Amino acid sequence: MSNTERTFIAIKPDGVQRGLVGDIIKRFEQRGFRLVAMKMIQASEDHVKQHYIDLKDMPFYGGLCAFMHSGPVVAMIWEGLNVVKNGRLMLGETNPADSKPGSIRGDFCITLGRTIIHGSDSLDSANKEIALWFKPEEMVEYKSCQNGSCMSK
Ligand code: IDP
Ligand code: MG
Repeated sequence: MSNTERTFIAIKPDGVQRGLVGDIIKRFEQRGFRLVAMKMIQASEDHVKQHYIDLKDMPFYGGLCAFMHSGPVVAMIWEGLNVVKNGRLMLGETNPADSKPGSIRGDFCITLGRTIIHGSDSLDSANKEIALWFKPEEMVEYKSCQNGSCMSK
């Protein structure tokens, strides 16, 4: 457990197309997590297949990968205390129908095939997913002006 724990969050093509990028980012910002990296990309089919490799034997794997590759996603790294676990709590359940109001899926979606957002489910998968989606130089180092560091300039 540390303040520099990191998780991989991606707004899926349905979330981008529905104009939910701002709403989703706002929730992570207002919770107090720190944005470390962000980019909008249309990932290759091979890339999304690798991202979901743990689900390769599931009947929905092909459709899921095709959908993730069908349009741009907003890929992000968020940092902060317990961000992996709390990121998942903020997402809601895998099935939007079981997601409580107040969670991202509980507020913005209704069906399992269109869950609008991905979030790493463990520290181990966060590390793997961050390495798959981002190069080290894409992770930006900066200090918050709230800690006084930019006041002297
Ligand atoms: P997660 O997104 O909550 O981590 P996973 O089990 O990792 O859930 O599944 C990845 C994605 O696959 C889900 O977000 C959802 O879009 C899709 N998915 C999961 N289960 C099903 C299913 O039973 N039918 C169709 N799509 C599914
Ligand atoms: Mg998952």
